[in-house]
Amino acid sequence: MSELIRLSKDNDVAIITIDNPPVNALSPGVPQGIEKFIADIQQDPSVKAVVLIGGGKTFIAGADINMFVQMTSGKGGRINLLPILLKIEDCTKPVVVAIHGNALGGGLEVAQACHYRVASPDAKVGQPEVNLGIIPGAGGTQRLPRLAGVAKAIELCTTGKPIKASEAVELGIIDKLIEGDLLAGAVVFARQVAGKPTRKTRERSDRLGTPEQNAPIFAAAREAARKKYRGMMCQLAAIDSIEAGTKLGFEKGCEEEARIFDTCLYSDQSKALIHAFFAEREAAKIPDIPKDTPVIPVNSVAIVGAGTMGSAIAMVFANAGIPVVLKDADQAALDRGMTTIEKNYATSVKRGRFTPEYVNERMKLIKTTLNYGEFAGADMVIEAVFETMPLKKEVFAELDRVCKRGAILATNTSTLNIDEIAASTSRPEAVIGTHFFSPANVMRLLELVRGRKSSKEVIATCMQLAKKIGKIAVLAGNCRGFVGNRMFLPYIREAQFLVEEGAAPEAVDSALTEWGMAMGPLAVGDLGGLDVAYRVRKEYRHLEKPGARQPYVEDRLVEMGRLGQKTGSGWYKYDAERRATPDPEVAELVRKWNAEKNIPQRKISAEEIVDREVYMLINEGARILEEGYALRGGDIDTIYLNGYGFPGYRGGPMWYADTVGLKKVYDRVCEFHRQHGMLWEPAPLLKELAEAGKKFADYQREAGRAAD
Ligand code: ZOZ
Ligand code: NAD
Repeated sequence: MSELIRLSKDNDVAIITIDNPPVNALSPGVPQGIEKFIADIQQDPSVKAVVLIGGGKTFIAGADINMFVQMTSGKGGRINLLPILLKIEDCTKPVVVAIHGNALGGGLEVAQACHYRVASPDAKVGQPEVNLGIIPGAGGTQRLPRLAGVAKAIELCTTGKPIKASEAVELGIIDKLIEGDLLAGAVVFARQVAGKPTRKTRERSDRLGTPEQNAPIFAAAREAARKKYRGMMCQLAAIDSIEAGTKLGFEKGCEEEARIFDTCLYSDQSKALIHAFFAEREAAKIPDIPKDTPVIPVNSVAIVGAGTMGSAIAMVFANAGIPVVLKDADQAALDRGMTTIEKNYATSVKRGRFTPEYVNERMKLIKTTLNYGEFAGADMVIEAVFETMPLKKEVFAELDRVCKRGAILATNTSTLNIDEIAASTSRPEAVIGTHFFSPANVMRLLELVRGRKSSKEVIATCMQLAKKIGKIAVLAGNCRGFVGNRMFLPYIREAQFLVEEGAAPEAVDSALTEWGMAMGPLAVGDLGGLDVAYRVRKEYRHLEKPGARQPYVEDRLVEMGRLGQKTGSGWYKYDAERRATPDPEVAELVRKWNAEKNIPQRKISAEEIVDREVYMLINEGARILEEGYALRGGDIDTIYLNGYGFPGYRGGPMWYADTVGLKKVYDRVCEFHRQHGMLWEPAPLLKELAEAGKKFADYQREAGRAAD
């Protein structure tokens, strides 16, 4: 018998416990174990009812995603859960599933096939398959509408968002919440339903609706999915599968579900999203920092600078229940920071994300101050003052004087040298970069920047803390722009060259958004302020390769006062609601300036725009990887997927390059090199892997500079 499943008895109730840590995934042996025990129980006259429960922290979090990788790479056979679930449903003794932690994906599908579902109040249930580019594949698109109705089933299967147990009760997915001991409560519940006729979800139709009632629901769902999940196929596939069940009945619906599931699973989109899932988790593993590295307890945080970033970072910690002291140079700046925080929270309340009580509690955790006295007890300090080295050094020297030994001293700098900042303290081992992305209370990425002397404890603590504050941490090495911005700068530069060669700004942006980017590069510039990149360009001009081509249009726009959204015009013009429209004045200026400079104009295809933009990212990413500033291609992908609006279904720039084929990418980069000069010099690693027929995914340095 499988060791992953245990059978025990509480008098006349059999208890099946799944014991497959950490998340009780449906790995080989788990479904088969359940099947075997159900068959045994069926034959055992002393058993009147069954409880199915997860051991450890959770019920089943879904199929074992590794098995999907095995299947699509031809190394593993097809998983077929459906017949096993039918056997559970056909058991003549009531099967009560007891849910704590998560019942996700295949886990919720198992639960739907049981006759009753009880749960701890803090449990969550969901069909998150779309996050992996697939649809529920074990009857979820068939049974869920029978329990919760078509509209809710569509919502759960297309958003992929889990819901709380209390909501699941309201929807009819869960029958009862059990306070206190879940197993004991489930056993009592099982005795109450023992002897009653079992209820089979697949035989229900009371919540399915008629084709006439459902037609507008499906039409609206498809329209919404096309807009919200632009470019993705699995949300539409999930809707198709649910619709098939409502029209064809359970059995045929399941056949259709299996067909659609396979189409999704073998798609490039699903492979990319599954890569993203594992890459995100892999990023938390640093080769030279063992899992058992001691961590520093972080129970209080102090922040210097209550501007855009500092105030949003304060919210991040308050939301995680960690008290924060926010310091600025003057009262007016502090007041502005607190007003921003209050406004952000008010918006969240308005949108139903937080309750007013929740916000009150969070606000109590944020204090303000004008002096460093309150920093003495802080376990961690995050500096978010203006981006200038002399100021950062001054602040860190002061922090060194006032903070207790053992405190983590972090900087939110986006471009400055961490080692130089650390050198202004007597404890460089305590210094690390914590590069949050704007808006910091929303964006999930946290780029941690390892200085030459950052201690392992400090890095391990920040990695762990990131999870606690709801961020995805990726460790980067200390080079200019770290990983994300180092790649982004040539990407936005190339967008400017495209305009200077004849592409309209809106053509550049729309080629990339059509391809899947959340925003076009020029619109991103307008959003953050064109003056930001302008200052970076000026400050670092001396580091550019001599003789390299320089863009000029954006600099001129800035010098004209066109700074982007904040001034009502930049690459685009903006109305009072900050809606962008193409600006004929920009087109005219570019035409005039280009004529003066004799830059030849030509028609540039969307394909060329995408290639030049995305291949520029890839080429710089290859350099970063080779130089060791990122540990793995997957780390770069995680950064781009979570911080730069790269489409999840393309897996990140390095994964995308692998799917295109590195030889093809390399050849195109060489072509651009010939056409556009030295800024397109192919990265040696790209050349090497392309010539060896390898992939970025095959490449992992033993320890890169991110692990110096
Ligand atoms: O891990 C979080 C999570 O969200 N996991 C994924 C949940 C999910 O997507 N479930 C649906 C899977 S697809 C599915 O179930 C399809 C379906 O309909 C079945 C039909 C099959 C029919 C086939 C027909 C051909 C979770 C919220 C659960 C926990 O979060 P934590 O932050 O506590 O922990 P993590 O994320 O750090 O994870 C801990 C370790 O567990 C690994 N893991 C998690 N879920 C897994 C999984 N490994 C395999 N399969 C899963 N479903 C995760 O990689 C991590 O491993 P380590 O090595 O990094 O520690
Ligand atoms: P900001 O101009 O909005 O805020 C900076 C704040 O620091 C101001 O409130 C200012 O009064 C305060 N300050 C200046 N000197 C101070 C001192 N000596 N003591 C205390 N407070 C002082 O800037 P921001 O956009 O929040 O950026 C802060 C840092 O975060 C910079 O290093 C920036 O590069 C980085 N960053 C910014 C973004 C972004 O999108 N804005 C993104 C990532 C990282």
